[in-house]
Amino acid sequence: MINKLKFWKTSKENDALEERINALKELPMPKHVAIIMDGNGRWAKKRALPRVAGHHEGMKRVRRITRLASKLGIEVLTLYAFSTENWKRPKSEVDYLMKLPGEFLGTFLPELKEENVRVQMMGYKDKLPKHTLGAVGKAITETEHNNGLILNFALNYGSRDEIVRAVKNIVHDVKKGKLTEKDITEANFSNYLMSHSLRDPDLLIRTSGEIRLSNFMLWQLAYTEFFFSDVLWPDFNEENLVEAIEVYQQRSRRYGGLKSEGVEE
Ligand code: V07
Repeated sequence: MINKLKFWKTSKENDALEERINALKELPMPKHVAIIMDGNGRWAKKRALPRVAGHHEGMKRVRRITRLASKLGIEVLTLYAFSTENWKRPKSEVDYLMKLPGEFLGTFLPELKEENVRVQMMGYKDKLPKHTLGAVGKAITETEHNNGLILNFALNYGSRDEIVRAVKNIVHDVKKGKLTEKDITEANFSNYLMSHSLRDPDLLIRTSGEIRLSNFMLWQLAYTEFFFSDVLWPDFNEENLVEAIEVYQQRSRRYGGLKSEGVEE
């Protein structure tokens, strides 16, 4: 009986969430959502579990949030999975993290393919272990003709580093005569970033109560709406994503057409 009651309540809650999802679809959806998935270690600590247990739980959330993003018709979901700073963590933790792309894709790649999701990666390949690159490369190749949600993993990514490399490549192209000083515009500069094929994010979400960018997409986030949530990433659920988009839509409504015209007051 208790179970039944619980089930009844849950299905009612599901209906309420479905309604909120349908309401979201009536208003402009953020086309590119980027997420800093923070709080995995803290989630584990609260439960007296090893940090890696938090990372593993966080990985499972990636699947759920991707499924909803796809259902909502979001075009790009960028997830900050591993930063250039993360190499400073204990070797055992880094080794574990580097196995997660393989585990994630081993379990979920068939579903992602069925859902028409296209996997991409943004980050430097040099330091990444072969097995990690192999798993991600396979997913990229096997989904490259899909035209649904782009699931873009930031893996060994750091924004200042990305900008410095862009400048170096521009200097290289100028020296080669492929580019002149007057060609260096904002639009052209963006082409030298690792996100060159993607539009800038419309919405950035950071979980776990930290109000910082931590070297994530500094150039690309110039006009992005920010949503900070206290929820730890392994607890971040469908309702939390829906709430973030609701807030985004309320803000865009207040702006009206002003923002796209570059007027910010
Ligand atoms: C990682 C789980 C999510 C929370 C943040 C830290 C731990 C999924 C991936 C992944 C990456 C590339 C890919 C497929 C899946 C992942 C790392 C860490 C390094 F093609 N989750 N996840 N990669 N965490």
